[in-house]
Amino acid sequence: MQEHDSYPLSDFIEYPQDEMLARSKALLDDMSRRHSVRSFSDKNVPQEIIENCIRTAGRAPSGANHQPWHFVAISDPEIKKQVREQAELHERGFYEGRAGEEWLEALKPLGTDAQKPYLEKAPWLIAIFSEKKGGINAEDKNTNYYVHESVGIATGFLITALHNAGLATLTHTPKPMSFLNKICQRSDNERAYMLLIAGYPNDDATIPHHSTVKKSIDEIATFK
Ligand code: IYR
Repeated sequence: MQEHDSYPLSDFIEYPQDEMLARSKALLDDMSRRHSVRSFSDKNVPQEIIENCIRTAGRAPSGANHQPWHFVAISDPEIKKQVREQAELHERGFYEGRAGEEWLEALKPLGTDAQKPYLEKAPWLIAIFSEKKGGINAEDKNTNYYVHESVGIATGFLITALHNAGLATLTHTPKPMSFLNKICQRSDNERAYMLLIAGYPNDDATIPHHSTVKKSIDEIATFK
């Protein structure tokens, strides 16, 4: 390896293999209880919990460790209202034709439509932005690499962290999403990647049967 500044890996924990097996199963069981929820309660969630989950997302690996992401965590009712209005406006166009027949057919089993009341009701909306230019220092303007992959991994970490903290989540990708740049006052260097809704599920929350059908290990993996 080329010479570079480094530290010994000192925080790796080696578990006995029976414990590894138990841990791998425990996470599988816990993540099997993660569901996309479309009915949220307005019960408050302290900001510190959201901050810690975003810190966890910030530990994701990224191209050249440039960390090409920015998270805007919104609890302000006025901003949430603006997000809802804009998202519903775009969603109406989507559901009234822009999506096309095949896409609408694919969404039928989820029961979704253009109405997104949870965008106002849930305590937190987290707008995730990817950054075209950046670097290891926040003010850098170098090329970022594998931006989509990096932000996707960070988003996965964030969803897992929120679930682990005891929160329900929903990924939302209104199309187009550029209105989020305006509302969140983010520059042209950033692209709205996804909106995550986080909070407690409402008492009437349901899971579509369609979403409970998961592919088996044989279908999703090959061992050679
Ligand atoms: N963004 C729309 C439509 C939608 C698209 C997909 I792909 C989904 O998995 C779910 C919904 C909406 O949120 O309704």
